[in-house]
Amino acid sequence: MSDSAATPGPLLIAISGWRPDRWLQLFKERAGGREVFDAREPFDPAAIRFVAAWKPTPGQLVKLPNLKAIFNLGAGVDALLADHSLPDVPICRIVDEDLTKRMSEYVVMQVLMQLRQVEAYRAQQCESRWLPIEQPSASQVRVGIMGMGVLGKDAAEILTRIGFQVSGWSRNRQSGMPFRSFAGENERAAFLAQSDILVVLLPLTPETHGILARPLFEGLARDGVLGGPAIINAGRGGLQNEADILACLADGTLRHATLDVFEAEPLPSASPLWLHPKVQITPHVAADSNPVALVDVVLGNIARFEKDGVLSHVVDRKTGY
Ligand code: NDP
Ligand code: OXD
Repeated sequence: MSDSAATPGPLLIAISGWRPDRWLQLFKERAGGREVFDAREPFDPAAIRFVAAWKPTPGQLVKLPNLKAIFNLGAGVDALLADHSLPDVPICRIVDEDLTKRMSEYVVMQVLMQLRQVEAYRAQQCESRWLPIEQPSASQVRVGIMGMGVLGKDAAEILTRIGFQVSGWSRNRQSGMPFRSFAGENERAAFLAQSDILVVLLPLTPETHGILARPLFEGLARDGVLGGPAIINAGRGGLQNEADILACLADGTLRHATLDVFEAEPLPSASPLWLHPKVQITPHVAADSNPVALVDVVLGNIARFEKDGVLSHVVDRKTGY
């Protein structure tokens, strides 16, 4: 049992880039007797036991001498781990049905848009053209998912139910799943060679940085019914080489790219990706962290830790996810 079992440990909310006021309001409303501090206001660093954070200022958390754990308010912890001064306490990430369902909605919508040729029909509509295009069935299309974690598996299960031929690639082999599992570097080429639509739900780590580059795109299936490979990246922008994506779209190595995440966010207005006819852009919204659902997830994790000393969804700092 933690030393703070009797008195709930004060919580600091350190958020940049999102709407901190909404998170703060909900944390304060739902924290019971726990004190909640706003990192933008003065507070006593020695009082803080827990931090709920999204992209805190580098160097901010090392100043908290009595910190017990950090709660990342999203699934990916790359921004947090980029702070090399981060104190040596457990980091928990978000695993929650609300976030998972949002990502699956996004992935399934984007895959179906590819299957049902939505962009081609939109272009025809702009010209008032009535021109049915031959329509393959889902069972003729192979979807490969890179990153078969919490999010990848859920999307894979739904796409399988719809009828797509789904496979996944991860570090460790998945077993007992209704889709084919490829594992590790040795099986990556075989995985890519049978993927018509590549969905990327990898975390950004030193191993995955820049993985979405020309050599990988050249390995995708070229014999599929959609007429060329498409990629959908909803993982992290640091996974992709945007110059290679543009070059591969230009020479036909890629047929289409759907990008929710970018090397630099917000995507600079001068980026040629914005107006590219073969690129679909969303502004890092594939699966928003919804405070209404997630504040209780964090508070529940802290309460269990204070009662039993057990934390859920602790990140492995060695692998970086
Ligand atoms: P998980 O940690 O549950 O899953 C990560 C998966 O990636 C695992 O299957 C893991 O393999 C695999 N993986 C990691 N490194 C490698 C590697 N080097 N080679 C092969 N496979 C690897 O993460 P989540 O599913 O919860 O989230 C995935 C990512 O999605 C997040 O890290 C975040 O970046 C992104 N995200 C984006 C959002 C958006 O709005 N765009 C919202 C939420 C998340 P193994 O299973 O073998 O460990
Ligand atoms: C996340 C995100 O990692 O929103 O949760 O990107």
